[in-house]
Amino acid sequence: MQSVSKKIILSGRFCVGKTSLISRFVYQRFAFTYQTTLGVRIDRKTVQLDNLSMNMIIWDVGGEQTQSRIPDSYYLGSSGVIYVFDTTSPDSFLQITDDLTYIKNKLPQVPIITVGNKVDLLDEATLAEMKKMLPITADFYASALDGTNVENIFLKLAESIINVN
Ligand SMILES: Nc1nc2c(ncn2[C@@H]2O[C@H](COP(=O)(O)OP(=O)(O)O)[C@@H](O)[C@H]2O)c(=O)[nH]1
Ligand SMILES: [Mg+2]
Repeated sequence: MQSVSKKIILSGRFCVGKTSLISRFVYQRFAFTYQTTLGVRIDRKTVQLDNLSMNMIIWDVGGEQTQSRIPDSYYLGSSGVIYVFDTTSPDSFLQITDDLTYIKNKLPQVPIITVGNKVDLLDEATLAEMKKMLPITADFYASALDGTNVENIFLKLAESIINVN
């Protein structure tokens, strides 16, 4: 079977759950204690698509850095982006349009999957209220804690990467 390697990056504000989503996807683990990501961390996981296996090289940036201070090398050579916000924190998504514009400018033509994380903390009515405030329609609502949609996020990104090439 044909095999390809692709760099993908996580983006989004401090504490939204970027590291937790990777940890759930790659290691099937979740930690309640907040662990600051220092610098850049790289994990790998292979996913099977129809006729292809994709080795996803997953880059996770330190949460303490604001978007404009992330070095260009983080974006360089990326084939896909997972943009994460926290459904329980309006602060994490009110700037989402600006953040997405910034990423599209850095990485034209690259698929971006938008993810509202921490849905385990919301009941249906609160989630519906949150969606009304959200300036975009998110691709997925997910939980790194209980695993909701985590595999789907990465699979959808892998498929989108293949479809643009
Ligand atoms: N309830 C809940 N907490 C989460 C979820 N994802 C992350 N967290 C918590 O949110 C905090 C920040 O997560 P982290 O992955 O480090 O965020 P990052 O700064 O974006 O990498 C940690 O305390 C996590 O335990 C989730 O899906 N549900
Ligand atoms: Mg982190």
